[in-house]
Formats: sequence, C-alpha cells, structure tokens
Amino acid sequence: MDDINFAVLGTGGIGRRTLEYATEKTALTPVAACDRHGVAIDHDGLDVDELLAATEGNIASDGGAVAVKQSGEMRGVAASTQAEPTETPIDDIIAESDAIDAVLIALPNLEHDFIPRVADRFADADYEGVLVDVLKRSRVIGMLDDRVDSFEDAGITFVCGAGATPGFLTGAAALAAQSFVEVESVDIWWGVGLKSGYEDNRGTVREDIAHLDGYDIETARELSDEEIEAIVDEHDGRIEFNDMEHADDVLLERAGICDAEDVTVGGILDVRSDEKPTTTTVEVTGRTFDGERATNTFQLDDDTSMEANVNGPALGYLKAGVRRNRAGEYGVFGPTDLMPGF
Ligand code: IKT
Repeated sequence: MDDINFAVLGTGGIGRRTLEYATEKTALTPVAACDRHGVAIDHDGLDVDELLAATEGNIASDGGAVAVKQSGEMRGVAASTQAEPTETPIDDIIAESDAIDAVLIALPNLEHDFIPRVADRFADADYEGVLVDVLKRSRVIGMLDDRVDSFEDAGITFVCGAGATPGFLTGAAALAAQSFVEVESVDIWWGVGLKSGYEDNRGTVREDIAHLDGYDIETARELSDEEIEAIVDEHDGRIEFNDMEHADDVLLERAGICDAEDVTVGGILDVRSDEKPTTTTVEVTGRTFDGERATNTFQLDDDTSMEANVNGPALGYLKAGVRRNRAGEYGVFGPTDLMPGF
C-alpha cells in the first residue's frame, strides 16, 4: 500500500503515543497534530521527536494538552517550533485535509456527542478520507450510524471504537465466536498497570472513573485533579471496574455475533505499578454446531503495554480504513468489520 499521511486531533496519551508508534512504520507519515490551543502541520512529515519533547509533561487530566503562558513560553502543541498557536485547531486541520488520508480523533469524549460533532465538521467540509476514533461508550455508536448518509455523501470511511476495548478485543471476540453457531456470552476483562504512564493517561483515568458507582460522565468531567487523586487514594491506587458501558456490546450485536446484553466489560487499573494487575482476557462461550458448550479464550501477554494494545490497533484500523476508502467504501465501520492492517 502507498504511503499514508495522517493527522492526530489531541495530544493526550493516545495522540502522543500514536505519533511515536508511527515512527516505527515508514508507510505512515504524521503530517498534522493539534491540541486545543496549537496546531502543527507539515505535509512533508512532522518532526515527531521535537513535537513530543515540546509537549512532554503538559497533559491536562481531561485529556487535552494544556497551553498556558508560563514564563513567557507557550506549552502544549503551541510550544513546538513546528506549531502555531490557534483558537481554531480542528478547522485549521480541516482546511488542509485535502492532502490528509486519515485523521485519528484522539480527543476525550466527555460529552457523548463530541466525537460525532467533530465528524460532522469534516463531513460539512466534504472531507474525503478516513476518520478513526478510540471512543469507549456504547451510546455513541448509534449517533455515528445516524450520520452514515452524510459520511457516504462526503466520501468518509469512519472507523469507530478502534482502541483496545472496544477495538482489538472486540475484533478478537468476533474471531473467537466463529466456532459457535450460538454465542451465549462475551466477557472482556482487562488489566492495566499505569505507574509510569499515569501522567500521560490521566484523561483515560478520568473516563474510567465515570464508570464507578456514584459517578457518570458529567460528574467525572467536573472532578478536580485533587478529587481524582482522592478517589485513586481511596482505592489504594488499584481500582476495579465492572459492567462498564463499553461499545464492545453494541458493536458485537451490530456484527450479528450476540446480543449486546450478553457482553460484559470490566477490568482492573493499577496506577501504582507498571505490572498488569490481572491478565487481559476475552472469553467467548457458545454452542458448537455439533452440540458442545465451550469457551474460546483470547489473552494478551502481561508484558504488552496498554499503549501498545491501544495505539497499535488504532493505527492498524486506520490503515485498514484507508484501504476501504481508496476502494470507494464509505460509511461507519466497527472493529469487527475490518481486520487491522498494521
Ligand atoms: C481502551 O483504551 O481501550 C480502554 C482501556 C483499557 C485498555 C485495555 C488494555 C489491555 C492490555 O493492555 O492488556 C481502559 C478501559 N481505559
């Protein structure tokens, strides 16, 4: 496949690690990146090392890189020598999008319709290319499906839920389900050790806290960093999540694998250790055509990091999306509809 130029919206943990990951792959050229106050665009390819160094340590816990004047110096993307400060970062990238094959939306979705609304702006500008997101919440998939006509009219191939869960693990569940004529349950259980990656991934931690009893996306959005630290401390740095609203359920139903209500997602996050507190596992239980009830299990190695398991698939799905887009296939695709092509 020819070279792919791509942009990243958001330079929180996911945006930054995706840029870094792409440096290992010669066919993928990052040409644009932005946060809420700065935009860097170079169609010959960004200097990723410089951009990462400039944005290091500037991650706000709502997932966006902060950009404040400190000692006269801009921080966030605007601190990069390749960047310009801006009040319209997404519009600036849309203005250059004729020459951009794919856009990874690595923005926190702390309002459910935020990512769909970002997609609308690309569709309104008749962007012809790929949009990829790593959103989590089930209810967002329907909002994207409602936009299929406008994506098709523009020529957008939208790949949704393309991180780990939903994403990689949803795709694994769909493969594991192939032994069965009827799927009884899909249970996704993840383990993340995030000691050294905690600063970079504070937006993810905030999104996870929204799944705890007594919190939702609105209350989590309002929490101060100190309140988040207090919640983390209450759990001794190790928080267990059950029955998370993750889009694996609707994406598996949409793919005809099982009913959404038969899918569970949960896991353990440990922000005081880099070791995974539990092995990430997908269990698919079902009935085979010849009358057996069985469970197929897919496991990630405890030594593969969350960053590898989110950003690798995100770029793999991005490449698969570009392949579809170049073949003229537009609309909304989930992680069971494509095989990531990294
Ligand atoms: C996500 O970003 O996809 C969700 C996060 C869990 C990642 C699981 C990675 C598993 C592994 O590396 O073993 C979390 C719910 N924010």
